Amino acid sequence: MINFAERARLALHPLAQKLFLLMEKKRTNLAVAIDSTFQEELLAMADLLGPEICILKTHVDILADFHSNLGCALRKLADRHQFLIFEDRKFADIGQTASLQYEKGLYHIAEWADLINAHIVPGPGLIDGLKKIGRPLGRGLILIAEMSSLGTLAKGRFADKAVQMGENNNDFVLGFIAMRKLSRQPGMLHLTPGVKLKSGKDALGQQYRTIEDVLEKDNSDIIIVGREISHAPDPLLMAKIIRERAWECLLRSWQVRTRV
Ligand code: 5BU
Repeated sequence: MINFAERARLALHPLAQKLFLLMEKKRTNLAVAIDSTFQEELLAMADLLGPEICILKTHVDILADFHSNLGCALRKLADRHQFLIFEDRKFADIGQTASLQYEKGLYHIAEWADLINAHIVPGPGLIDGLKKIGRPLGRGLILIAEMSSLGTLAKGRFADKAVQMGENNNDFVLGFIAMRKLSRQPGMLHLTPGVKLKSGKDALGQQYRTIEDVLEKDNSDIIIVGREISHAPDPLLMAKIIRERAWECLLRSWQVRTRV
């Protein structure tokens, strides 16, 4: 299996190249999900954890005190610590509406988020609508192929379809939310949520697998970790532990697959 530096060379999207290279340089494939409902808390966490992560994943629509200065503040932190910003908006409307949701409204997501994601239910018009806004700005789209929640319909043939749609749009789509590696294109990234040190679930259908399962058994690229870090007594220490473990898993999986 080839490493991130080689995959950077094979990636078609400049943002995918940037992400592969920053992961290799920082030696981290940890994306952290900060689902705080207060802006100052989100920014403080992003500043604290910035050196440990490759991606900061946000949900701006859960902020009780959203202010239009957020995007600018997040961008400064992303530049200082070298991570990408991923707004987990899960667009799911027709292309025209989604393009407005992406560019306008309260949040002006396209102005500050490197990455966004979308469901494939509406079909390719949604990708076109988002692409129209995001591509001129150098942004990228992650398609939701599989979800981590119990009873999800996003799996099997649905996931295959998502991969096909993503690969057909690889000038804008740079990867998938998936529970395992799905695409054979080396430039495509796989990001997996539902990760903790120990497997388990929460009270509302979230299912957790271990870092080893996700990266070594199922060959994903990036783990997305939320409450295991944000709700830890010492979030920075927990982020360091998870980051190190994830990077070791990745190195082991590369070695195994190189030997085969
Ligand atoms: P957690 O605290 O590690 O459970 O948070 C997981 C985050 O990933 C949270 O922000 C979810 O909205 C997000 N997520 C997910 O858990 N599962 C999915 O399939 C997708 C996103 Br898509």
